Amino acid sequence: MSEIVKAEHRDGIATITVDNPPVNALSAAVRRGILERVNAAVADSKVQAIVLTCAGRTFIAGADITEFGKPPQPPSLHEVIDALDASPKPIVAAIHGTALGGGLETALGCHFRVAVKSAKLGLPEVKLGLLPGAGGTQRLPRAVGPELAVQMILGGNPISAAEALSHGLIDEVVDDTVAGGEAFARKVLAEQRSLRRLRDDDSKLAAARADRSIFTNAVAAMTKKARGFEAPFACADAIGAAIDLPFDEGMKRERDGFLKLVVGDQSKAQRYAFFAEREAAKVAGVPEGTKPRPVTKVAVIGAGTMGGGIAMSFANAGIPVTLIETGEQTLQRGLGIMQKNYEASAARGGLPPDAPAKRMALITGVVGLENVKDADLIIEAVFETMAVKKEVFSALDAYAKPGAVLASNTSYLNIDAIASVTKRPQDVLGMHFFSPANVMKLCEIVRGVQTAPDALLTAVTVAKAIAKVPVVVGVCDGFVGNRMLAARSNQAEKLLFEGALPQQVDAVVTKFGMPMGPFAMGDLAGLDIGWRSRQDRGIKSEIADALCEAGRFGQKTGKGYYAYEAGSRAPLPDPEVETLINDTLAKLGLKRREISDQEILERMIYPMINEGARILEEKIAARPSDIDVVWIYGYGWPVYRGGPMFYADLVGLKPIAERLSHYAKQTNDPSLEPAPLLKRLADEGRTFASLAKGG
Ligand code: T1G
Repeated sequence: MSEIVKAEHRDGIATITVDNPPVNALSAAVRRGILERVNAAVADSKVQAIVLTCAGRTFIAGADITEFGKPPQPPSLHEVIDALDASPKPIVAAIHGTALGGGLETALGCHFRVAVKSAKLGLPEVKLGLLPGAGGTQRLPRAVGPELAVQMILGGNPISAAEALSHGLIDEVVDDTVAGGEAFARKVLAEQRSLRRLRDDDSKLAAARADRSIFTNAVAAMTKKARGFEAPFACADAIGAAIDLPFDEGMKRERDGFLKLVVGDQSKAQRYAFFAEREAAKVAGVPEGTKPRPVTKVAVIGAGTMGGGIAMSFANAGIPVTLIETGEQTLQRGLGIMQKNYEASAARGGLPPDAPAKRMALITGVVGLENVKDADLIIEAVFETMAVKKEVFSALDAYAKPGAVLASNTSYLNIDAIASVTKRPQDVLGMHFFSPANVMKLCEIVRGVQTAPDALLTAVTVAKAIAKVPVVVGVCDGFVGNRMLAARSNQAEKLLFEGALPQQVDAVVTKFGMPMGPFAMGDLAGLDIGWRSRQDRGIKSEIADALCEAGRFGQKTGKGYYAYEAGSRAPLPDPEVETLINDTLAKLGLKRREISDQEILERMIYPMINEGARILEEKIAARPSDIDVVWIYGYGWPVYRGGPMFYADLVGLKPIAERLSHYAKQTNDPSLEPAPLLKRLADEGRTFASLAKGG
């Protein structure tokens, strides 16, 4: 019988334990083991009740995602759950860690559920572009009611054991899974409780059956931000079937929905993104056995927008942080902004009322760089010029203790140049947070030529500890994300000189699934920043310059590429801008032409892919999937499209290379010619993904 699933008998209770590290995923061996053990316990006359629990750090965290796309192996999860449900003997699921997806569905097939206080229970399939495909859309609404079921399944976020108890998802909170589970089983036997089969209990569906708006309102609330995603709507359809149909018919509706999603491009992209994020945190080229340096004290230099956001990220993770400024006034202003941020979140219900005070208590503001002396990690977030960075790092070199990691939050400056002013280049690297730093998850970890492997691992470990998604990148202008963004912005600007309007370009990009188009993004960031930089470098860009000369800096001045009504950030197409563009083109002797949305889409996305190929050639990124993680978590690339490089593989590198060559000639822009790597893979009929398998 299975060793990955063991059974122990104590006083008539058979305790079945799954032991499949790291997360007890429901591989074929686990499914087989559970089924064998349950059938044996049911057949054993000495067994009166059964407990199902797990070894290691968590209860079953779901189906084995690595099995998707491969031929299914028996027994199916449905068979396992049906056997639990049909057992004539009471079965108690004893939960710790995270009972997720198929794990929670397995527990829902049991008659009772107990959990330790720290446990979390959820159905996150929607985050993989799926729906709970083993009865979750039919049993969870019967366990907790349709409203909470809609929130849990369409949101994909777990609830705590306490919430689960209050909604009837579990029967008891216990101190220990095995002892607690067995004690509960004995109580069930002593009280001769009837077995609670959720499939037979429609009581919590009655209200929504009488007034379906209870369900439709819950769905409307949870699909406000689901534009472009398929899974949330499929989840809603399956839950709706639990309300409208008998259990077995609802199960069929769920199955049909699952089978459609699992073969679709969106779920393939979202499952790819799940593993890509985890792969990115495995730093390539670090000697086996390298350990991160211990970090207990963190200091952030600069209480401006970025420094404040970074400090908040630590406080949000419950990690104390020292925030250092050179002047009391700038320090207090920065602390004040953070306090207001927290209070605004709490006022919106995004934080508990006591959170602002608790989190601000974790941020110690001080004046003077000498206060870094005890810090294990120092993150500099001062003014973005090389001169200032060098001045600060030179001072840090003098004050920081040996072995402290010195990180710059620079968004494009050369880390090696910054490191060169210190006597410890091995301790210097970049931690490029994305604004707003307390919200955006991406952190580009910039590896300098001399950055030590353990320093790199330290930054990656700390980034994960503050719930960021770290991606290690090399030194170049713009690293990975901003370098590819520049390729897109360059084309966006050219399209204006050829006849497109900002609103047409932005509409194509937002329809593709990006949260914002390039021109609305420019208005948000402020057009004056680019204007000053072009003036410093003696570069002209007639349309953007003309906008700035007219004082149109973007949202901050109420006008940029768009107009903005007072108090609103909604970009409104502005006829004045069209006139300005027409006048500028007339001055330059240029004529506007009709440009198709398809051409705009290709000239927005393909140059980014081309730049991504160059980034891989130059080893600025280790993997194509690392580039995709940067774009999903740093720029809001729609996760259901997997990232620029995943998308390129879907479209096909050959057609992309052909279109790039076409545009290079059409616009007389050699930079659009396919990069050598892209051309080679296209000629060989390969994908970027094939690089991950070597070559
Ligand atoms: N299948 C296979 N591998 C998994 C896995 C899974 N479900 N979950 C995690 N791993 C791997 C992960 O790739 C990593 O591998 C290691 O375990 C540690 O994970 C039928 C269809 C449980 C909260 O979506 O949310 O059930 O990198 O780094 O930060 O309806 O893993 O070490 O080689 O994330 O402590 C639904 C996904 C599946 C849960 C732990 N379940 N997992 O987080 O560790 S679909 C999920 C997580 C399903 C049914 C449907 C997290 C975690 P490696 P980790 P962590």
